[in-house]
Amino acid sequence: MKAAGSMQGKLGLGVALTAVAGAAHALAEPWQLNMTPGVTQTSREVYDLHMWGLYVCIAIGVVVFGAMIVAMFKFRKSKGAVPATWSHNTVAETIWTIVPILILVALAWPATNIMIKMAYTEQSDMTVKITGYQWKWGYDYLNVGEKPYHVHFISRIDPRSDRTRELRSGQDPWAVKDKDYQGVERNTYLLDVDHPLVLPTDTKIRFVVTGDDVIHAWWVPQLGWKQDAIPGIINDDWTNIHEPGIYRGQCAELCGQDHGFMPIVVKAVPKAEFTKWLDEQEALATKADAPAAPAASPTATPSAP
Ligand SMILES: [Cu+2]
Repeated sequence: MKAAGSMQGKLGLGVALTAVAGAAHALAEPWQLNMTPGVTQTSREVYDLHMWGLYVCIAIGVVVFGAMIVAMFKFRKSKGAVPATWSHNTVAETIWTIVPILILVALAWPATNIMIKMAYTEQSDMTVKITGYQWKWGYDYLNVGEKPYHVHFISRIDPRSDRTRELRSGQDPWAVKDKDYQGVERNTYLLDVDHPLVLPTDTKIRFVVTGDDVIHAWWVPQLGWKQDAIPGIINDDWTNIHEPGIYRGQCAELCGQDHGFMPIVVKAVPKAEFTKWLDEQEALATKADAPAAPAASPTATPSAP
């Protein structure tokens, strides 16, 4: 064994898991077992909470299974063990009631803190409305600061994935590839769209999420949460992405036959680049609305009686 490795070996499974966790990239790699820490403060806190819960479970597992194994081998009949005859022990019962309560509080306290933070959608810099449709997503940029926007588009599965997924298409799913933000080619089969949701980095973005037909759920793992998109109900969430990149997700609520074919792609870009893009989209949106404008002008409208 390597000298450097021997020290870690002594510290056992917990440290080994930490090492795996520490090496985890923001994006999930093939065969990755653990969650990813994601690219937002929230997702990192959720990740830490998950690791804390995992360590607690490992500790409980070691203690409980350790006690069972010791009891099975040390106190077996063949070794002459005689069962005790007492049936109650106040000290033991008090301990095994109080210790689980303390464990639950130790888990619930940080979890509640994070949930409160995740629910705080106020003081956001901009708002995006997300609508789930069978089987695509609609995005509306409502405002940036005080400035209203009218940018709306539909985001569908990319044509290559769509063709490949057809029964007997003869196309290879592994051949559906695209470059990620860092220029690395990745398989994007069923994980790519025609129009990604472009968002700025280092900005508190509020989302209002709803559904048009059935319940969908908007989920990008790197952001650290998923939210149901329910017709007639508006849920809200927020994110603040710290790293530019392309983050992929999927609908996370069984919503009909093409549930598996309505991916989500978030393209996070630096603020200046985003503002330029959004203003261009706004200009296009206003231009598209322009022919209707004269008819709606006050002079052409018959006055009310
Ligand atoms: Cu869906």
